[in-house]
Amino acid sequence: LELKYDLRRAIELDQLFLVYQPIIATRTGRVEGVEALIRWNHPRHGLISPTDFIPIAEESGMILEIGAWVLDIALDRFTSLNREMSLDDDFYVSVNLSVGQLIDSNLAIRVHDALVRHKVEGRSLCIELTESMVMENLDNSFAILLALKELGVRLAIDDFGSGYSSLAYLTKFPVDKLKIDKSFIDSMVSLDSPDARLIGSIVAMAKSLGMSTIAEGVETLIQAQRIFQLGCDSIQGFYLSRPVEAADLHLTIGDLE
Ligand code: G
Ligand code: G
Ligand code: MN
Ligand code: NA
Repeated sequence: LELKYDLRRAIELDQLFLVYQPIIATRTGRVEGVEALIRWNHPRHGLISPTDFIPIAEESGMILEIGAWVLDIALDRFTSLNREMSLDDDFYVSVNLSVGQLIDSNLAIRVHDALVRHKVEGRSLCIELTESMVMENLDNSFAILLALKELGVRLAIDDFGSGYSSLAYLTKFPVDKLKIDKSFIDSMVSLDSPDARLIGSIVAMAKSLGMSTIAEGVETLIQAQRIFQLGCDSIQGFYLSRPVEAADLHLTIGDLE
């Protein structure tokens, strides 16, 4: 209850900020994009994880305001990064969407307005949704995702394989990327372990459907090598870089390449 009260003022008091985690293309070794992750620096409790405060934002209706703020800051960061360094032409910034935003009938308009305001092309933005968000809102999500797709925005399924496992929606929905859940990467004990085979199958399925794959939560060199051998397109994880603050992003990307 107290946190809910504090969250109301977190934006104006400048307590929210974004950190960014690089995503690397396995084939080229280039940083292909960054995922923006929200943080709350609470004056008394210190750093609070989005796992703890996003649900509060959802319940109290603050999620639309926070979601709009995330999009704004992330696009602003994309613009300054693009000015500072030679980013690949298809470099993107990825943001996480929550349910409250997905079911907002103005989502596509909000995203369109933000892109126009920041003069950023749709393809420079990736929006991450979880399978369960999509599956639990099938009626709304199809039209909303199509509208986002029409803006050129890329769509990624986050934590793929960890929730609902309906594959049917993959052929019907305009999805660009599957982010393979960290749990599969964690339990991949060898290249011919069941989880490695499963990752290989997800990669093959994604390819045949014209989607790309990102392995999430890669923490070791061995995991990175296996992921590469399994043909996964991209890697994200502490092994390459933890999420970094905006001020360090430029240097971090430079160091990785
Ligand atoms: O960054 P971290 O591991 O603490 O993220 C924990 C969870 O919070 C993840 O599920 C992540 O997707 C989610 N998250 C991080 N940033 C955002 C955000 O800006 N919006 C939403 N809706 N979720 C976020
Ligand atoms: O649900 P989503 O995939 O958006 O959540 C991403 C979260 O995973 C971020 O909060 C980020 O801090 C965390 N993360 C990213 N890479 C790693 C990793 O290699 N190991 C662990 N444990 N967490 C990671
Ligand atoms: Mn994510
Ligand atoms: Na994820």
